[in-house]
Amino acid sequence: MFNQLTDRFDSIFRSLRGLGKITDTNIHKTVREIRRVLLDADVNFHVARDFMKRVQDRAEGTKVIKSVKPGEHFIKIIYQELINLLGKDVQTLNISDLPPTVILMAGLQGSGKTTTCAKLAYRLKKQGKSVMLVAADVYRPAAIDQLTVLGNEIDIPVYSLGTIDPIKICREALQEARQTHVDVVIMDTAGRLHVDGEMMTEIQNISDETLPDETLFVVDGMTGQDAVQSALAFSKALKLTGTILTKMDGDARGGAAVSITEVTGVPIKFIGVSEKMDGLDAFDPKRIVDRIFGFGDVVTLVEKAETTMDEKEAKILQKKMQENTFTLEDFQKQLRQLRNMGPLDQLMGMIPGMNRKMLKGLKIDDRQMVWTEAIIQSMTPAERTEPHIINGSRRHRIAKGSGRSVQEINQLLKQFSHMQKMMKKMGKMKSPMLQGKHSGLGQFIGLH
Ligand SMILES: Nc1nc2c(ncn2[C@@H]2O[C@H](COP(=O)(O)OP(=O)(O)OP(=O)(O)O)[C@@H](O)[C@H]2O)c(=O)[nH]1
Ligand SMILES: [Mg+2]
Repeated sequence: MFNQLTDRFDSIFRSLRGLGKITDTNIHKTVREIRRVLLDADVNFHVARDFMKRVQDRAEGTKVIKSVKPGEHFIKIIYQELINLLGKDVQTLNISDLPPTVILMAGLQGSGKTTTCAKLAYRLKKQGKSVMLVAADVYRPAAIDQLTVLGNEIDIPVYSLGTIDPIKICREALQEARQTHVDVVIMDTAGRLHVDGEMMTEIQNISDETLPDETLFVVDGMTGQDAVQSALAFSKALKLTGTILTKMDGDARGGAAVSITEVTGVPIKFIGVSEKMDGLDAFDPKRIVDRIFGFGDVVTLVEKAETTMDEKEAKILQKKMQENTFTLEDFQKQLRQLRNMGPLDQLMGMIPGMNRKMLKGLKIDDRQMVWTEAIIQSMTPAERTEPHIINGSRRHRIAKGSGRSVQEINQLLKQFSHMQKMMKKMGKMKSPMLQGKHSGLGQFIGLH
């Protein structure tokens, strides 16, 4: 996400960093370059222009300041304005004082409404809330099944009355929710292929009937400028309270995100970052800008680690590392946990100071982890705990079993032995990265 932006800002900043003085010429040059980056990223023309004006005005103001590093000062201005542009603060959901809180999902066909309903339900459930999903998309029979399957997966009830009038379904679902003391009701509605009058009236009627606390506009982050048009239509028809940008794990250029916020006047509340149920992140402008600026995103990294790693397990592993009893089996466990956190290059991108160029040099390959796992898988339990018994013929057998070459087996064993030596050395050190649940991750990606 936003990779392209990161690369281009990186080069703009490189030229700014060396500046001894801020002059009209370099303000003009920088502003022009940033404008081009924003337009290429699909930021709406008017939005980009207003943004540039704000940056320019503030930069002009700093010409007289005799700061030690004028270039850095300029970068800071761009940084702050970009955060403002994205909405400044993290937005939370409006939770009603009088349960149930009602959430209505609206958006074009295929934007990700059904998936997002389930993801949001899953997120709220993890926060201790009882949730009910409502199948109010009656035009596609498969839509009800889709929501039911997702509901089963995350163990959340799905209210469905088949393909009757969706307004009636929502009304009755709310009644049921009140009676059963459900905290949050999330209503999945039919997708609109384009902004179609009849369907719009229907969702307006659902809204009038259920008086939602949240009406969330779900939009595919990949759709660029078209998204702005549909956002406008939906915001005219409904009283939107927030936007959810989906598919931000893809090649989304991100610019539409900025423009939609301006056009609808409502904040982005969440972003979808995978097809999986845990692939919904709170939208945090500062974190996003940090990432674009190559400052990394340690908070997201740590949160991911917390949700995917089992704390008890991590403590045991940490102890093993310190006592130097860490085996290939443990190593395999760690690899699995790491893989659960998402694609490796996405994780690496969250580490401060790692920009895309550095990542390219590192040749991060998720397949490498799969291969490593396959190799360890092909070992016997004894070999995994005592790798020194792995002689030539065993190496051949493992190579055959895992479909990798003997050289690769050798390389892994060498790496592992190196890792063990490092752990031995560090066993007595009290490095903060070795404390707690992040120990394994840090070890693997070489943070220590
Ligand atoms: N990679 C990725 N895929 C997503 C994300 N959100 C949704 N999808 C995928 O997008 C496709 C469409 O999602 P749905 O949830 O069915 O979309 P919808 O808006 O309910 O579609 P209709 O009901 O037909 O209007 C599915 O294949 C989802 O798995 C996301 O954040 N990342
Ligand atoms: Mg749907």
